Amino acid sequence: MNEKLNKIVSDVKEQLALIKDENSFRNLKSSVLGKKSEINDMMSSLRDLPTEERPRMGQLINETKTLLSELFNLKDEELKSVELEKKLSAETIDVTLPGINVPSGSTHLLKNVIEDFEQFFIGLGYEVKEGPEVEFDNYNFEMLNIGKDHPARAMHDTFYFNENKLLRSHTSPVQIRTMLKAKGKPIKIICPGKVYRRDDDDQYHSHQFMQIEGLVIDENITMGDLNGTLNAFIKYFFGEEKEIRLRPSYFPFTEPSVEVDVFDGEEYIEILGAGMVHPNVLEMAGYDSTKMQGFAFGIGVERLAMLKYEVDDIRRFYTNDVRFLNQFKGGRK
Ligand code: 2NL
Repeated sequence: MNEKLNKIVSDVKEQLALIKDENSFRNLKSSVLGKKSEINDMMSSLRDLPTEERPRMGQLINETKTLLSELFNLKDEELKSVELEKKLSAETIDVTLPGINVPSGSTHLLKNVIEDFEQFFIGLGYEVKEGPEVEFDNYNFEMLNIGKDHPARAMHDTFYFNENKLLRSHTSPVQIRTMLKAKGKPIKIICPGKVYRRDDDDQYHSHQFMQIEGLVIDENITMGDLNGTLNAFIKYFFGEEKEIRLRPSYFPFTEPSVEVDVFDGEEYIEILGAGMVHPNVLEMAGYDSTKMQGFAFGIGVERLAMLKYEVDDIRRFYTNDVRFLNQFKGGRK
């Protein structure tokens, strides 16, 4: 029996030396130490031995089992460390290699200007409203006090689909739609969006550009409210030291109408148009012009961006030259 045990041990040693993978390791272990192993059979056959021999042989078998377990444990550790070595060398990262530069996009300068604008007016309690770019002649002109034979129609150089349908030449129709929905209630909105006009004569004009209009309607709204609001905006957008000047002007949809200029330290630069909403416009949109008043303004987004960021050609906004666009990366302001 002793010899048999020695033979098992030396066989196991020999076989373990040859094993290189987890699978054959497990197979060998279960065949040597498992239920159906030779050593287990020897344990069972102890009962056939004379009583006085049993303890000695039992101890011998158990010692052999312990020895075998140790041999397997050693091999197990060896296999695991070989495996780990393999993994580590396969996953080596050279942290000294130069990184890959992933180019990132950013929002467009005009988008940033619009968001900056919205931020200011949202802070004053205005809502942002948008509407269709294909409009009815009625909403784009008639309801803004611009009749069929009004000279302002020629000034707008509008793109028509047919007699009643056109590409909006300003965002005012969004305000008309909002007024009609409000049914005589107060309104405080700004309306940013694309507008279309048939003039692209020079580097300051494009057939498509962007505009933001603002409209406030309530009781007791005055030119003082308009002046204060625009003053605060100009200081927010261009800097605390900037001053504005209101100059008399004419728009069919406002009375009185003003042109707003900003003083840049040397000269006054025209920046936007504004005025008190014309009583005809209020009445057509369902307001009692003896009880409610309003102010409105319209501002060109490209013009605002060109002045603030010293851009010399409006086409730079649309031609997507990343060398130009990248100068304005990083969001608002
Ligand atoms: C300009 C001038 C302006 C308005 C737009 C407006 C809208 C309604 C009623 C009254 Cl619904 N007025 N909008 C008023 C004054 C001027 O725009 O030169 N924009 C670039």
